[in-house]
Amino acid sequence: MIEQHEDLLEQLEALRSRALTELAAIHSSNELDEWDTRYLGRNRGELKNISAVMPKLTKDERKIVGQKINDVKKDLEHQLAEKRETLKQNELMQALEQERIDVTLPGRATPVGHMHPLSRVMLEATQIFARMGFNIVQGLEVETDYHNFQALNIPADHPARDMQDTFWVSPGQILLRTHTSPMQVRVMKQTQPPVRVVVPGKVYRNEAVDATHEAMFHQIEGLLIDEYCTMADLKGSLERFAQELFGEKRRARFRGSYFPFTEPSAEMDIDCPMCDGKGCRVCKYSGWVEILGSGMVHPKLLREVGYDPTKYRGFAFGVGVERLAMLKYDIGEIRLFSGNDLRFLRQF
Ligand code: FA5
Repeated sequence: MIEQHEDLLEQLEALRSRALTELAAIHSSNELDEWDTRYLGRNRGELKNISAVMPKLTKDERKIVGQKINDVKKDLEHQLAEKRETLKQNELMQALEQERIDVTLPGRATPVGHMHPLSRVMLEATQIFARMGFNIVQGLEVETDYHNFQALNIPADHPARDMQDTFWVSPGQILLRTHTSPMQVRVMKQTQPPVRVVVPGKVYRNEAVDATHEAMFHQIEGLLIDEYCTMADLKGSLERFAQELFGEKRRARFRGSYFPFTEPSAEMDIDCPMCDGKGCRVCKYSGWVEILGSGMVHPKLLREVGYDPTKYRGFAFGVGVERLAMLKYDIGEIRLFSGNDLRFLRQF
């Protein structure tokens, strides 16, 4: 028995010295946790394993060995706590070193965006009409066949439908609006004269895309209804609009045209802002460029929305916003607007 308890004391000393040598070589909290479990762990720690022999010892031996176990345990726990504190300090110093902020470094520039050229022209154009007393309203991009065509005097078999190839949502019933004119119908059905509105927004046509035609583009619709209103009001308002947008010098001319929902109908040209009407590639050497379609609101449409055509009359127009922007900024390719090429967009 004597031998056994001395043997145990030796084992405990050996364990202490092995544990302390290993402890000295530890450099991270993870390793330290492993060390803690290995030597001091309550389930399978080495100290615990040695203590398992205790019941086999005599009372006196238990006292000596028990004291030794406590002594080694306290020593290891003490060294562990110290090591933990040292590691914590080291890790903190390391983190401070690595995460140090160099206040002398130049700051990161925050890129500042700006308005898309189309939005700019759309805003500028609607504000010109707003100053003339028009209200700005928003319409729906998904429309019914009734508002986009039928109410505007374009029945199902009307050839004018071919001019605006349609993206159908449900054929014959729901569509992506091909122009902003359906808002004429909605506004008039909702309000009583006098009416003065402009409607900016996206429109869609299922057509072959080229340098001047997109499948999605923007229009600004205008509508004025009152008891007294003539073609002279239409011409005066639209010429004033062109002068505010393109400069005081601009002249307008009106050419007879056809839209089923206006009578008479006219397209408006302005003398080319690029060459002052002298002739250039933009105006195809004619000196004039077309900017909008317009006309006096058809009595059929007035009746359709419940207005008395013997009492009220009005004018309407539809402007292509891309066309305006191309003329204003001398852009020869419509697809640049939706191409999202920053080299193009940054020029504005
Ligand atoms: C119309 O859309 C009529 N709703 C305009 C109108 C309104 C007439 C009120 C009378 C009263 P039009 O299809 O011509 O008309 O189109 C009007 C303008 O939209 C054109 O002058 C043109 O500038 C522009 N536009 C037409 N198709 C395209 C396209 N594919 N891409 C870009 N712009 C287009």
